[in-house]
Parts: sequence; structure tokens; C-alpha cells
Amino acid sequence: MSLPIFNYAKSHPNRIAILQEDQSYTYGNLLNAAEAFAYNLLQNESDLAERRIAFMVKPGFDYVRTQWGIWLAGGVVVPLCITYPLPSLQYVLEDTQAEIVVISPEFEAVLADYCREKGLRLIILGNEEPEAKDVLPQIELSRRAMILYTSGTTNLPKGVVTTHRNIAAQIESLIEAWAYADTDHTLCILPLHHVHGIINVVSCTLWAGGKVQFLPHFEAQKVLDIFLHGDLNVFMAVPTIYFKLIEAVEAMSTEARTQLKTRLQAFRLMISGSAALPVSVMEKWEGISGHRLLERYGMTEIGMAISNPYAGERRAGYIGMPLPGVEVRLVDDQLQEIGPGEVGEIQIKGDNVFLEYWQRPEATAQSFTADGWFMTGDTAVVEEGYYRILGRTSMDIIKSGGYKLSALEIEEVLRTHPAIADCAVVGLPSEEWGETVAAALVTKAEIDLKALNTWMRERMPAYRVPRQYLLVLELPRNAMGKVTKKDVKVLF
Ligand code: MCA
Ligand code: AMP
Repeated sequence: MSLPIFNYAKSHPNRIAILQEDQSYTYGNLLNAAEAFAYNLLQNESDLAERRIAFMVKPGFDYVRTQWGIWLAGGVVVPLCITYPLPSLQYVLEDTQAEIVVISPEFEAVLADYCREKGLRLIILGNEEPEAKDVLPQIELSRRAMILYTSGTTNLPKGVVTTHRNIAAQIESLIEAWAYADTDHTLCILPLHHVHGIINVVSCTLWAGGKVQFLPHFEAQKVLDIFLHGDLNVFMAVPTIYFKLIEAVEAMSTEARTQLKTRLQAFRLMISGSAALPVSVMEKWEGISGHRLLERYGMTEIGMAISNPYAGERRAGYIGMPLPGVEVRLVDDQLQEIGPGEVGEIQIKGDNVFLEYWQRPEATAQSFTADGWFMTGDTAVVEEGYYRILGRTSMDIIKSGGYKLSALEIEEVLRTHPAIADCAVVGLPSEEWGETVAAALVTKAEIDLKALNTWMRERMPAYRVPRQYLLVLELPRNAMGKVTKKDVKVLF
């Protein structure tokens, strides 16, 4: 069967799908390029049969044609973060056992040697050999489609596997709830190795026939220029981005702010998600744009689950109600469903829920109840029909700039530093970042924090590197001899 994500492209080949720098690409350009790429991937085979294809590709036309090409050829897409250092990329490549790696030419220095060393097939975009093929495989919706890496309560990130059915369910639910249309024109500034950018911004818009404009990296001033001088009408971002946009707007003249407000008032929709939206940010943005941000709640494993209404009241500090096709319940410690006003864990059921953690059957089993509910680890309460998030069941999960980080993963890396005997990583509250990463260190030699920062950045993405360190000689320890987080917290 043909995947529904391609339906609009097939029926409207002449409409614009992608805008990037000064170039525009139609749905026809996209589909043709994706098919050509699928033949290239297949070579002498008829179906990639769920083999994992990793790609480190710049956001834009090349990214989408690669993603679509892999799906058309029957492969599983594994998008790599374009700013990760090699050790983090290597982890994903090894964990997924990716056999083919696709890169934009600018990433050759990062990955080419590694691929050659490991004997992986490397495709550098722009250098593809044309293949004389014309038959693509039939893809059932039940097949695996994508693996995204997420940090959690274990020290290593896990690959979240979604099927084509999961992705279709996630998209259809949002299209119904948020009324995406072929008149939509959105801006993608989010990284494309996470659900927020991949599903909500790019895939939903292309499914509905709209235009996606790409800006490779977030820069507040550039975004404001595009708002002012373009014809965007939809915008989605994490709270930190709204915070940074507000800062930039506050530095503008009154006249420029009035001009901006007039433009922004013409937008159809503005959304915030991936982390709690501070009420102060929501209110300031409303003053600037005349838009009450629609806040919603999601997770890599489930796509979006709960959202404030498109048409009804968007309540500050609340994430809203269950989305179409998504079953939501709150349960207490005994897994008993609870009612309004009581605090419990959010659990989810529906076609939107992922298939498995890649090659981690135990972790998969542990994240579902016996009767098939996915346990999110987020705590919430329902008040007057609206869900409100209160926190997480694990303090080892940090949300910073919209990224979910595992304190344990950061601690593991810190502990390999020759001058660190032990450590505890925690998230400190921050209006700008949601939380910032901080580490308490038990040192065994003198330590230079600047040098430690550089050392960490060679080993993990910069947003995981602690911004604040608390140096201590000795800390309370638990029975296993480890520093206990409970005790560290009181030190701040
Ligand atoms: C970067 N910096 C930070 C952090 N990150 N400082 C504190 N905490 C952080 N988390 C510092 C850098 O070290 C640097 O400092 C300076 O900020 C600029 O770094 P840069 O990387 O250029 O930052 P940026 O481009 O301004 O990045 C901010 C960002 C980015 C645009 C908000 O973090 C981002 O794109 N976040 C979105 C993540 C996302 O899409 N999450 C969705 C996953 P110095 O100059 O001193 O070195 S969640 C999801 O998908 C679920 C399903 C959902 O619900 O949506
Ligand atoms: P990730 O695993 O990166 O997809 O992050 C998912 C997590 O982000 C959820 O489990 C929540 O803890 C958090 N999250 C997403 N949206 C919101 C929101 N609107 N408010 C509070 N937390 C959120």
C-alpha cells in the first residue's frame, strides 16, 4: 500500500511544499527526488525491509527527500542530530546497527572516516548515482518507520520505534485538532531529530498540503525578520524560543513592535510545547503578538496527547484535554484510576503510542501496564476539565531548552573525568531554559571548570553540559556509596 504521507504530494504536484533560502520546491519536485533517492538506496534489492538508514542532513528539501526516500524504499529512518559530537552519533549508529549513512556534504568531516572504518555504505547527498529502477515496495502501515533517541531514567538513551500507523495516527489527530490546511505556511527552526520538528511542524504541514520554510538554526533576529517580511501564518516552538524572541522584541523600537504586532495578528496559530510554558512568557507573548499561545503536551513515545483547544479557552498553566484518538487516564500509586482534583501519573493508549524501545524488550515491557497503558512518568491533575502538569515521577529527568536529558547519563560521563571522584546532576529552575543542568562534584584533584566544560563538549552535546557546578569535598552517600540526590538538592 502507498503511505498516506505521500497522498497530497501525489495529487498536487505543482504546489509549493518547501522554501529554503531563495529556493522553492514543489510537491512534485519532492516526490520525484524522494523516489530517485529510494531507487538509489535499493540498488539491486526490492525492499530495504526495515533496515535502519541513519542520516545527518541539513533541515530543508534534502532532509525531507531523504526521509521520504527511505520510507519509499521500505527502510526505517534514523535522523541524527546535526550538532552532536562523534561519540553521541556513534552511539546511535551502533545501537540501531544502521547499514547506510546519508549525509549532507558539510558533515563529511564528522562521519566519513567513521563510516569507512566500519564498512558502512556512505551516501553524500549531491553525489548519488542514478539507478535504473522503477518499482518500489508496498509498505504496510504496521511496519517500523522511525527510530528517535530519547533520554530517560536509564543512563543510556533508548531508541523509540514508531510504525507508519503510529505516525499516521499522530498526524491525523493533530490535523483534526489544530485544523492544518493547504493554506498553512510555517517556519521550521526546530531540530529534526525530535517529534516536535519532525511530526508537528514538517510532517503535519506536508500531509495537509501547506508550505514549510526552513531556517537551519534558530536565531531570534532572523525569525523576527521572517515574521515581518514573509507570509507565514503558523508558528510552533519550545518555550525557550518564545523567551528568546521576547528578549529580542523588547530591544526593538515602539514603531517596529507595532509593525510586528500587526503582522503577527494575521497568523492562524501559534503553539508552544515540549516543556512547561511559564505563564509570564505566555502573557508577554500575548502582549507582543495578540496571540494566546496554544500549549500542548507530548512525548517522543506518544507524539502529542493533550492539548489546549484550537477554538475554545487556552488556559495559562494548563496543557488542555486529550487529543482526538488518544486515550488518557490518571492513576495513583496502586494503578487505580483517579478522578478530577486528584494527583496521579498520566497514562496513554491509542494508535499514536510507539511500538517498542529498539532492542530493549525489558524496558518496553516495564513502560506499559499489564493492560497496555503507556506510563509517561509525568504527574498531573485535572481541574475543571483541563489537565495541569505538576512534575515528573523521576528527578533524574531534566528538561532544558525543550530537550529531555538524563541526569544519570551526564553523571556517567562526568565520572570518567580523572579529577572527579563522584557527582550528582540535577536540574535547577530557569525561566529561560525551563531547567538548567547543574552538577555537584566530589573532586580528587584540582579542577578547572572551563577546561572541564570543553572536555564535556567533546563527549556530549553542548546542551547537556552542566552550566553550573557546585564543587564539594564530601557529600552524604547512600548505602551503595553513591552521592544521594536528595541530599545534594538541599545544598543549592
Ligand atoms: C544551549 N545553551 C544552553 C542550553 N543550550 N544554556 C543553558 N541550558 C541549555 N539547555 C547555551 C550554549 O552553551 C551557548 O552558550 C548558548 O546557549 C547558545 O547555544 P545554541 O546551541 O546556539 O543555543 P540556541 O540555538 O539559542 O538553542 C536554544 C534552542 C535549542 C533553540 C532553544 O535548545 C532548541 O532548538 N531546542 C528545541 C529542542 C526540541 O525541539 N525539543 C523537542 C523535543 P555559549 O555561547 O556560552 O557557549 S521534545 C518532543 O519532541 C516532544 C515530543 C514534545 O512534546 O514536543
Ligand atoms: P521528550 O521525551 O523529549 O519527548 O519529552 C517529553 C516530556 O516533555 C514529557 O514527558 C513532559 O515531561 C515534557 N513536556 C512536553 N510538553 C510539555 C508541556 N506542555 N508542559 C510540561 N511538560 C511537557
